[in-house]
Amino acid sequence: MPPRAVRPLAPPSVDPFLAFLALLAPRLAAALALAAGPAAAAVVDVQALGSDGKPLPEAVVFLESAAARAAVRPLQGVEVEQAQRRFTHRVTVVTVGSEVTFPNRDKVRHHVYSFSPTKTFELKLYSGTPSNPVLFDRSGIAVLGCNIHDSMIAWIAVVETPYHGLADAGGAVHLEGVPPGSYRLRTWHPGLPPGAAAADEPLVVGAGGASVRVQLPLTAALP
Ligand SMILES: [Cu+2]
Repeated sequence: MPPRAVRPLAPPSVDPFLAFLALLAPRLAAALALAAGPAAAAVVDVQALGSDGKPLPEAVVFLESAAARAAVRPLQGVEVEQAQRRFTHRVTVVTVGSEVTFPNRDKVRHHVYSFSPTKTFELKLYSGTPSNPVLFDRSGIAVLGCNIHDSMIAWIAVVETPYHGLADAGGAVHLEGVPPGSYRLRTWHPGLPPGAAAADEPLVVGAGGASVRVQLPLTAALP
């Protein structure tokens, strides 16, 4: 190939004021986008379904992304209560770094533990509220049990995103304040095979939000 002729660059002949405006424009746009912050956030609705296609209560839904991971903050005042020899809520979602207390409202003592890699801990036979909250500092699922009452079981889902929710009785999760962007839509339920990771699918959230259905392959027979 013949060598290309190289021409010397012409000296810039742009008006300095116009150049200044051009420099400023992206910053102005960014400032406007920031100012519009909450208005720019969208709503994501997820309908969780079981293998049978029926609505799936207690499904955990969360949206992962690098930006979400950077925005995550610990939750305050999270309790996993025991009453009438049960965990009042079977599934609790917390963000990474959250501390959880385990108040016992029963007259009998409980002995709550988890052997899960996400969090291994043991609150030995206690009444009332143990003074030491438990820090959940790794994402994943912690399965809770009680040494005294074998039928007591609950789960804590630890997520690395501020955009998370627990399905209501109709299997619906409604997430507000989600910045538009590309996410991994993760869905977990205690009926998934033990140790299974949350279902994972891409989700693009536009300015108008998103509405999706997720069907989970459940195997566990739940009480
Ligand atoms: Cu117990």
